[in-house]
Amino acid sequence: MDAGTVATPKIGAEVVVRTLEQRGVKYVFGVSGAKIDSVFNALVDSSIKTVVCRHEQNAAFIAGGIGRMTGKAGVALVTSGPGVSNLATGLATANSEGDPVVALGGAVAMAETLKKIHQTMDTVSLCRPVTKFSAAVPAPEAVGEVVANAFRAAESGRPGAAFVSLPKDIMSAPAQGQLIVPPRFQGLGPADGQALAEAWKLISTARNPVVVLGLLASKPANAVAIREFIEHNNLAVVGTFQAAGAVGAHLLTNFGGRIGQLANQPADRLLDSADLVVTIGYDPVEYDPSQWNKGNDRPIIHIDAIPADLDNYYRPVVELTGDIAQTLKALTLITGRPNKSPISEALLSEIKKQRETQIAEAKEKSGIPIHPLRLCYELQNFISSDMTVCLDVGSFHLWLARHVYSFRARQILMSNGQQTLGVALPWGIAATLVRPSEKVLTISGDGGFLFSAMELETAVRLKCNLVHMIWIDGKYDMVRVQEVAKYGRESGVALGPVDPVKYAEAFGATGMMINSPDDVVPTLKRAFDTHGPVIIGVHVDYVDNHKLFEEVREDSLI
Ligand SMILES: Cc1ncc(C[n+]2csc(CCOP(=O)(O)OP(=O)(O)O)c2C)c(N)n1
Repeated sequence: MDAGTVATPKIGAEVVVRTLEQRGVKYVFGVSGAKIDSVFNALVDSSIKTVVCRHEQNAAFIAGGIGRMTGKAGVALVTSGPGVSNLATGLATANSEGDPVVALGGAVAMAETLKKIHQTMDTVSLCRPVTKFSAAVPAPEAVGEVVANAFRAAESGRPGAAFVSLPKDIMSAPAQGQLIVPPRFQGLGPADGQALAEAWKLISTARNPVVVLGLLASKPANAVAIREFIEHNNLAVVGTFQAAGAVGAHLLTNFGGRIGQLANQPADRLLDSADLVVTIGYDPVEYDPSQWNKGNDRPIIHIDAIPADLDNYYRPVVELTGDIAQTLKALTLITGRPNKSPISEALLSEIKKQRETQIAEAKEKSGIPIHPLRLCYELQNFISSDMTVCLDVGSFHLWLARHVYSFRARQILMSNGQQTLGVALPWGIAATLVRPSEKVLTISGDGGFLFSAMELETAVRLKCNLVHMIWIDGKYDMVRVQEVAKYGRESGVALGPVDPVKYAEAFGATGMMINSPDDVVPTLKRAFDTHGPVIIGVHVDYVDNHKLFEEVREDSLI
């Protein structure tokens, strides 16, 4: 067996660990159990750090965060039965949102698979709908193959989740087979030349082309190529929530803002006006084409790593499938539209004026509890280029997604495929590990916080320097506003109070409260000067939240 630079594995569990080392894995996140303890045992003799989590779902979230920030699969390791079923939401989130994750789960011995004994579960079937790859290792000689193929599936094309079930007898059996070394050269090239020429024909003759950036646009290499392409052709551009940061600050005058959730944004007006839509790294999971393209029969150019999901409302005439960055470079070489279209120019200058008006009004919002726009304003000024911001899901994230800009790819992380509550704190833990020189700010509502708040103990144990802000309103508000709009009343959304300061202190973290709008930045500064995790509570005034869901192409969400 060629073990490369690492010691020769003696049992299946060691083959797993050596394969992880070979893939450059630095951390595994998980919860152990009797069916997987041989792999945890083998980790002790490896270069990999084992991070014990308080719940498997959070292990998958942290692994997903690592995947999103590095492009390399994050790894979760859990026991059989409920250990794996607890992963499901984390894997679904990663899989929908393009984040590479490899999850490894324990299992009963092969011969016991069909028996109803302790923790038997058909976890391969359970994970199939929430992964790109779900398989059990069937024999000792297949350990290296299956784990290597799981990585391949997780990291290639549109990245996503992969699951491998590791039967305990195979993990403790003598190692057989090979460690599979990944090819040194791999990957896609630019799209087909004829398709590129067709795309250019459409772009050069369109009256008002508009670019839509989707979740893969914010992969850093893609973002660089996108900036050149937009600048070179002076194109108008809008982006989904997960495309945040793909457009550079120097292109703000081309940027119409974010789209998603509901077609009521200024950027939706710009997109509506297009006679040609060019999507880059777009996945319908973030923004359903029936929302933004119903009734439109303008041509669409689809630029992505994988072919489009065809849809009544999304039927590209040209598909540029391949490596996105290389495709855009190739397209930039043959294109050249120096002037913005007059239609986009006019709309973009209107959007700029609206932005300025909103900023002026946000500054003046001095009430207590604090208005979301004032918080967005303070945060926009506070967020520095060396900061990673991880958002949970709720009304608060719609305010932030629509009103806080970022000009660095994957600086602001959002869950917009599954919109899964609880991602923020685990992603923040991931950020402190893979971006150790950055400041990490995570934000949730008081509902979503408690979906993963037990992981504060992990953050304290790892001495993570992160600041977590909780917007407090005592409700699952994003659900409440929609219920009130539909039924005229709310149901099942009221929560009891939790004291963030005492909660933080119970875990050995620091707790703070923001008590007024002028207190926002000083409190954040104090929090970032404090070692270890800090929880900050802030009471918010959600009086205007109904506007987040109003059907109009709203100009003033103030
Ligand atoms: C796991 C999961 N369960 C339920 C939902 C539905 N949901 C979306 S937002 C939300 C409320 C979030 O409340 P909170 O975190 O307090 O933020 P707020 O909306 O109040 O700002 C709920 C329950 C979800 N997205 N994910």
